[in-house]
Amino acid sequence: MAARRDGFPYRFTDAIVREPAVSVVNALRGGDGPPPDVGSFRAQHAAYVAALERAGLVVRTLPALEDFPDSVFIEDAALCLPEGAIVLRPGAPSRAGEAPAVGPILREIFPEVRALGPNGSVDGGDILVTEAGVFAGLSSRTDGAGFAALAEVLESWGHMAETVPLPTGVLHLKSDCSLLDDETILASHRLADADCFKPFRVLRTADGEDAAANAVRINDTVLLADGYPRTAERLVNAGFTIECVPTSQAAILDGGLSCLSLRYHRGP
Ligand code: CIR
Repeated sequence: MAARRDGFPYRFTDAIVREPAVSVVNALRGGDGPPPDVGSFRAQHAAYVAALERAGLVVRTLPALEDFPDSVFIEDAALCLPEGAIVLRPGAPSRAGEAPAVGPILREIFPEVRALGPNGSVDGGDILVTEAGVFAGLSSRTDGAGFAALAEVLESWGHMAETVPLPTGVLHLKSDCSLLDDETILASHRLADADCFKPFRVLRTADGEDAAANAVRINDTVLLADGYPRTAERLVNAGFTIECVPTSQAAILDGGLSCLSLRYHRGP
């Protein structure tokens, strides 16, 4: 990554979320334990929305999409940038229809909305936007053709993009990392060991707390999943203001805090 972009808005103003569907019990997951509980998922989703609002965001909630069990993980369907929004191409066949479903709301909000072409796939969970450029994880959901299509749009808007090969077992890039401020990335050990985030300072999650790496920075607050006390302590000691949010239901489905919203800066 090269020099930082001038005028990159560091602050978010708004977020879009989608209500969990009853069909969320049929969502994709790597584990074979019990499915999430719909009532608990809804309660945790409401707590998440409240945390976004406390952090200062205006949150727009879209209705559940029963035909798409994973659609609560709205981050994978689109990418929102200061220049406009990009309708992505989720890599799991059961999730393909989630992207066109967010198009109309994005077109209401953003002056420019682009859609990726027919080749390849990109999940939003694989995209980490920083002021220095965009990191894109190559995963089971995001492939080289999808990255090439995305990079073309990003470059036309002045964002450099580079790929990050993901360690085995990592679903999405942001399953294992998050941007904490304009120079710090929180990362799991397995991702930090790959040494792929130059020129950023990498803060590691505590041992055994890899899943804490999927945090969300909203302006002056870092939302962190509940249940990772030693990573929480590390963040506080490093000077961050944190708020812990329950995520056990999303975690059953390999999701976390970032997956549940599209965050953006309402211009100009
Ligand atoms: C999936 O496998 O696609 C969902 N069950 C979880 C998606 C999590 N999304 C994310 O990390 N951005």
